[in-house]
Amino acid sequence: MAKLPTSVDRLIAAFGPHKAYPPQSGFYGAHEPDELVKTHCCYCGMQCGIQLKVKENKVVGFEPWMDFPYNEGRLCPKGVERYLQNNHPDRLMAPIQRVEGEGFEHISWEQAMGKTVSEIRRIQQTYGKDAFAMLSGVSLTNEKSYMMGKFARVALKTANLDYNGRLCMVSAGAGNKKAFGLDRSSNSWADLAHAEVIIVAGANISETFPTLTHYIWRARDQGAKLIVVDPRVIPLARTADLHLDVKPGGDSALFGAMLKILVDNDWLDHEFIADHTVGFQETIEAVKDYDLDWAEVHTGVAKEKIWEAASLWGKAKTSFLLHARGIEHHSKGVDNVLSCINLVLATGRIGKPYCGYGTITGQGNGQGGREHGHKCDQLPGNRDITNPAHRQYIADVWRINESEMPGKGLTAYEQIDAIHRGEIKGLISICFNPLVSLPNNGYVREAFEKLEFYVCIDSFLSETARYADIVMAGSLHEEEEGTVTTAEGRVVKINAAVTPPGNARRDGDIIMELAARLGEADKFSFASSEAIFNELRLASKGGTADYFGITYEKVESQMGIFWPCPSLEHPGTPRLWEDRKFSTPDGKAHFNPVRFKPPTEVTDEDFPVVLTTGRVVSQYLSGTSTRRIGKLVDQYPEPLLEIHPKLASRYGIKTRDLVRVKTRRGEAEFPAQVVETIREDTVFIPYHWGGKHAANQLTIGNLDPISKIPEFKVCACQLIPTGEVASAALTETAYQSDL
Ligand SMILES: Nc1nc2c(c(=O)[nH]1)N[C@H]1C(S)=C(S)[C@@H](COP(=O)(O)OP(=O)(O)OC[C@H]3O[C@@H](n4cnc5c(=O)[nH]c(N)nc54)[C@H](O)[C@@H]3O)O[C@H]1N2
Ligand SMILES: Nc1nc2c(c(=O)[nH]1)N[C@H]1C(S)=C(S)[C@@H](COP(=O)(O)OP(=O)(O)OC[C@H]3O[C@@H](n4cnc5c(=O)[nH]c(N)nc54)[C@H](O)[C@@H]3O)O[C@H]1N2
Ligand code: SF4
Ligand SMILES: [Mo]
Repeated sequence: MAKLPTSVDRLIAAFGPHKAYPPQSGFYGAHEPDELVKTHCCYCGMQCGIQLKVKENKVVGFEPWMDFPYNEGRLCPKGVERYLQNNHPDRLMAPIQRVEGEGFEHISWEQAMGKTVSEIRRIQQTYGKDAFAMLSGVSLTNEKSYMMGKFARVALKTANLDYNGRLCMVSAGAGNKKAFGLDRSSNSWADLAHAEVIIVAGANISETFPTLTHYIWRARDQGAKLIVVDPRVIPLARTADLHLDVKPGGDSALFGAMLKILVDNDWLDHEFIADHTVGFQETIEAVKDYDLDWAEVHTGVAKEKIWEAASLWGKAKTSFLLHARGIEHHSKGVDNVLSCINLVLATGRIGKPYCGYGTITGQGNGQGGREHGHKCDQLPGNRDITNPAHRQYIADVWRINESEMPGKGLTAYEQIDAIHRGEIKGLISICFNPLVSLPNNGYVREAFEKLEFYVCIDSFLSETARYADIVMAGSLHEEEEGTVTTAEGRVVKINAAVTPPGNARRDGDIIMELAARLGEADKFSFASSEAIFNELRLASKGGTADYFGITYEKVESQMGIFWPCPSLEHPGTPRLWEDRKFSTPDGKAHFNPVRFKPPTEVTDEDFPVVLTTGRVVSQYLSGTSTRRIGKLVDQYPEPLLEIHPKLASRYGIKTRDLVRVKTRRGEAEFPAQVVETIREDTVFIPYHWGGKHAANQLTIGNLDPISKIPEFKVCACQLIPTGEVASAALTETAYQSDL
């Protein structure tokens, strides 16, 4: 293990290395529960219904919730183990403070709050309001997301608030807004199950949204054709009718070439294009040269397959196109999204039964969390912080002067640059672990070392929290009531199962107390989560993401309501735009011309192999929770380098050989996993680990110019076999991040 800084040695001595859980004996799950609480899984955007078993204020197990309509009791490997996070021995039970050169010590809430507020004041008085920034996250409920936006603008009075959806949903969000004027999947999954042709692009559904697979199987049972676009033969691709093994970064060339085939064969819905869209001519003009020979070179996909995909899509009567981060995590992420949407619009298959389009939301509340104002350019209801009318409306809801409301701030990765430039000096973060999740993380670590004051609100001591001056012990998903919005656009209810243990506090209470101490008590005196939701309803009223007609009572009695829901009588909107009136100012769907551009970093003699990164089924995001759950660790204990046998043989690499992967940012060693399920020119590493196991030591910090999403999915690397064979899979303590 690498030598740890003294402060961390002390920390490990004080808190112990984190351990896989549960321990061998004394397992709570064996006991009869006091209560079963209907709620939702804390992990991905599917938000499967689950019942948590509670005994003596501890979550001790789960039962399926058969009645919840989306998953009808089904859960994935993470869902069935998620309850084990609640009782974990590593759980932060009280605030802690860094003692320079020594480690962390427990402090009281009074000390934690007092120090934080005095540092906020000092930094803002010395360097200006915007020198204190905030980073938030969308594992938080709608209520908390809303409160973070209000807290930053009203209490901290900083422009610099952004969120971890910046690493996730923003390319899709920007594309959706440009094309449709609204950022949500167009139909509920119920329509997916009846589509004739389904395209899944850059979404490893079986591992990342496992319960959604059921809807694809249902469509397959009825004869649907499935087309998978992915550089890897992901599990879904193994039973697909067509697998388009696109070279990372080649998607807009592929979709552009498919659009040209639709045009050449007149597989178009002329009436829809004429009556309900704008921009068609410019869009087809942009792809007029994209013939199959050109496309084969730029996508790496055999031209017969491209033609076959276009012909299946072109001739279908009903269809669904789904994509996720595989096409979005690019410096051309928004272009990729728009090139998908162009295929949907050209065939007019949207806003009708069994015809839809959707980007699959990643994080638990990745949908709701991107609507209620903790993005740097956004106000609640998906309003625009630069629009004077939007500002005035929200200023009235918040009871502040519009002129006092900060403007547009920096995005997450731009905040890191601003710390390097000395413009941001202080930071508060909640629900975000940037040292694992941001690209080029050596650069990110240096930024955290430069901060004059950093306070982190988390329930575990994450890799980033270790750089904090103060860590406030916040709450887990099961410890605070609220709502989240699933990937379908369905607002569902999270019910608190237990209260935070020890001296930990609910996130909402922490933020309200900070706001009060910053002098804004009257604007943050919510008596309940429902009170926050009721203010959110009002704040969203009239926005594109209108929640006004949604109440806790309606959500619970109907097991979810789809937004937009503008009035109390409104039933919600499972299928958008059935009246063919899109949410853009002109009511039309917008085609957008896309010309293919290669990724920022292409392979060359020095860096000859494409590196892409992503996920495995048993680990979740930066792993703070899943790397602590023993059974999930056993399934996939360490990051492996997926490599094709032909590429491996060129380097003499065999499975479990330790390979050094080097990019222009950094280098790290990974055991090889030789598999035939990946392109010969590409390697894949999952990113859920920190420290020397972090894939993000290697990735590139280039951003999409519109969405500012980092290009996690493609950079160029070198492979250097170390000559060593990796020791047996990491167990017990080794899966933790070495700093
Ligand atoms: N098990 C698990 N499930 C999760 C998560 C998790 O961490 N673990 N996280 C949740 C979150 S926040 C998110 S955002 C989602 C992400 O869900 P996904 O987007 O499905 O997950 P990824 O593994 O990041 O990437 C998906 C696929 O993109 C492919 N890919 C790489 N480059 C390209 C490319 O250039 N073009 C195309 N077409 N494909 C490419 C990869 O091979 C990979 O199979 O998952 C959610 N669900
Ligand atoms: N190389 C590479 N990097 C990637 C990606 C990739 O595909 N490749 N994917 C990107 C994507 S799509 C995403 S979404 C990001 C995710 O990256 P992050 O947002 O940094 O990852 P999380 O693991 O969600 O970090 C959340 C932190 O919040 C804490 N937390 C969770 N729930 C709560 C809560 O309710 N309250 C509080 N107070 N804290 C909570 C957790 O303990 C954890 O420390 O990673 C991105 N990074
Ligand atoms: S699919 Fe997602 S929400 Fe459902 S159980 Fe698995 S991780 Fe949880
Ligand atoms: Mo994500």
